[in-house]
Amino acid sequence: MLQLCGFSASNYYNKVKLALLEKGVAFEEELAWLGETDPAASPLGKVPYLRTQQGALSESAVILEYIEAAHPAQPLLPADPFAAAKVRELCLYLDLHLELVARNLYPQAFFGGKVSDGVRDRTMVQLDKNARALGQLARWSPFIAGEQFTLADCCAIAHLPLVSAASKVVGGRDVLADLPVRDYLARMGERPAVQQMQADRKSNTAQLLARMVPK
Ligand SMILES: N[C@@H](CCC(=O)N[C@@H](CS)C(=O)NCC(=O)O)C(=O)O
Repeated sequence: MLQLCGFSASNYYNKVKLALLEKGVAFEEELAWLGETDPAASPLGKVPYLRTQQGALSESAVILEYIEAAHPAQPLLPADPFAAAKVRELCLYLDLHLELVARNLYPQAFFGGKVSDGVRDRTMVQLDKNARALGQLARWSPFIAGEQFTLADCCAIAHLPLVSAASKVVGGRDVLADLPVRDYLARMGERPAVQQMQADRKSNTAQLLARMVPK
């Protein structure tokens, strides 16, 4: 059986977990906090990583592609090559141009740290630009890539709340405010897989924060 390793407060972990839940692929969860990951499985010490019968995989985008190829039932990519590429394009924008940029703000937004005014201002400018680009690509009708639930929804559901929250807390405004993100996330929140992922995320986030309190 597949083993998903990491922790449920992580948005990248949840992106993969959501795909597994939506596809109905059996998996076990192996708790690995940062600093306690298996270096043979995740050379950069990041989560998530996936243990398979053939060995381990790191990097969530690669893991999603593997799961899709190994478990083709309940596909999360369209059969048409161009439509599938449009889904992958959205995934990349969400991972690289929204989440990874917003990550500059996380130390202050979520972990009690402080980011410099320069980092804050540069990040907000970049996020504004990249949010407009996302707005050009996203369909929201009802799913982010169109009529089907796809891998891009796994990325969007995991990442967009963090992008909104981090920009609001640190930059004073939600860089996604002009996009129909709230309604979209509310719609996605009706799905049982999303509800399960969110419940696990909440309880694990409480554990994570308790671990961070200096003893
Ligand atoms: N590109 C990686 C990003 C994963 C990632 O950054 N995970 C965070 C937790 S949400 C992490 O492991 N951070 C620790 C680190 O970067 O050292 C992926 O898609 O899997």
